[in-house]
Amino acid sequence: GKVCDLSGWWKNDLGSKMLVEKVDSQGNFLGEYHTAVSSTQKPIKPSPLVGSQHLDADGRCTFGFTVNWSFSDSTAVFVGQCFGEDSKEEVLQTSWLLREKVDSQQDDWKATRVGHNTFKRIA
Ligand code: B9F
Repeated sequence: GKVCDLSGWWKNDLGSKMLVEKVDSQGNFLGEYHTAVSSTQKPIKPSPLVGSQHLDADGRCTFGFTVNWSFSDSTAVFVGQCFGEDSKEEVLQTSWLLREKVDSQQDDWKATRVGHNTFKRIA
């Protein structure tokens, strides 16, 4: 089909993996994010994600999701778009913001990281 179906396992350029499950008829979905990287000494744990996608017929849907890190008090949001319908390899091109918890409003300037990730579908 041409409608980009986000459900299933994806792996990004950092080696992180995510499972998207339960994309409903409105394009809302739930899943689990397994980050391969973390700059904390705490053990990494799978973390819940919740998001929504457009259900466009052309297979180039935009989407967004939030990851609530279960091993830290920070939060990440991703926005992205699917590419590569039908025979081509399916790719998700994303941008993210990662909000770190800081102790005071004076530290707000340093609380947000930004980046990009490319995800490819895995078996
Ligand atoms: O490393 C992050 C973290 C939060 C508080 C201490 C450590 C949590 C994991 C974020 C994973 C990011 C990357 N993984 C991925 O697949 S989300 C975007 C990237 N894509 C120290 C303080 C705040 C951040 C680091 Fe922390």
